[in-house]
Amino acid sequence: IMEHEQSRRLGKRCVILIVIVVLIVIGAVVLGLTLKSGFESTFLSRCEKFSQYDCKELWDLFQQAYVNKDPCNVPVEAYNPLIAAAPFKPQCNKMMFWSKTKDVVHGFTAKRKDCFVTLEDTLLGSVLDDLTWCGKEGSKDTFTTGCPGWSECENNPVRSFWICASAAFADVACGDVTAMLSGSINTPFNPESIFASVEVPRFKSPRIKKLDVVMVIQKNAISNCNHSSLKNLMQALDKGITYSCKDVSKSRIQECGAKPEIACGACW
Ligand code: JS2
Repeated sequence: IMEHEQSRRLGKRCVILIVIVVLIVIGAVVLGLTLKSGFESTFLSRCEKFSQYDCKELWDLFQQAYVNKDPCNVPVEAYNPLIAAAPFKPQCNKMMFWSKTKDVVHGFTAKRKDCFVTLEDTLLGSVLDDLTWCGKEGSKDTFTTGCPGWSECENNPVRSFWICASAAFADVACGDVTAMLSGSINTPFNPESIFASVEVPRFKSPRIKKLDVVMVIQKNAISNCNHSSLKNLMQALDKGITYSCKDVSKSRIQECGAKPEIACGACW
């Protein structure tokens, strides 16, 4: 009797154990299935701030550009379907470009979207700003570490995206466009930059009437509107587009950012 009782209890324990293990496995599978990668949930949560888009569709189109591909073999065109699904809208006389002034520019546009918008204020620009991603051949996952750096190889997923997005953004620019360049570096208009190599060549007259350069002057300024590289910019600019350049102190830009009562045109 005792033995029978014991084996019965043992049997019962085994069953309970098996049930617990099965439940844990099911739980893990479900969790695995539902748990989006950290990157995917960042993409979707940032995207959902823009109501009129199907973020799941954009996520699928985005992944198709680099997933299961050699992270040094993702060409710029790979992102065309994504850009086509969330096209940039022309915002004449409000589009701001920049080079080596990211923080000053976004510090301003974050508060004065009534004046100017940058690529990073659009859906795709804001969703992917400051993120790193890549794929690997033979894997369906998105990696955020172990990805090639910006200049490690030409066709890397991040670089190709920003070149593709910058080109599309410049293609819809219209009216008077503005570009914030840095007086703190010795080549404000650097031919290697995305602004010089991708965006300026797409500034076409009569779509674009004028390019207003705002040279951001800080205490450590070593350049200004008279810098020789800006002559290269004037030469590179499509004939028919008027050019202007103003040296503007960083504090004036921040003041205008903080005071919406200052009219956009009165900022500098
Ligand atoms: C990596 C990023 C990020 O006019 C601007 C914007 O429209 C931009 O997209 O391109 C221009 C700035 O690029 P440029 O002239 O090469 O200046 P930079 O200061 O050297 O900025 C390089 C990076 C620009 C692309 N980019 N790249 N990771 O998070 C990221 N965000 C942006 N915009």
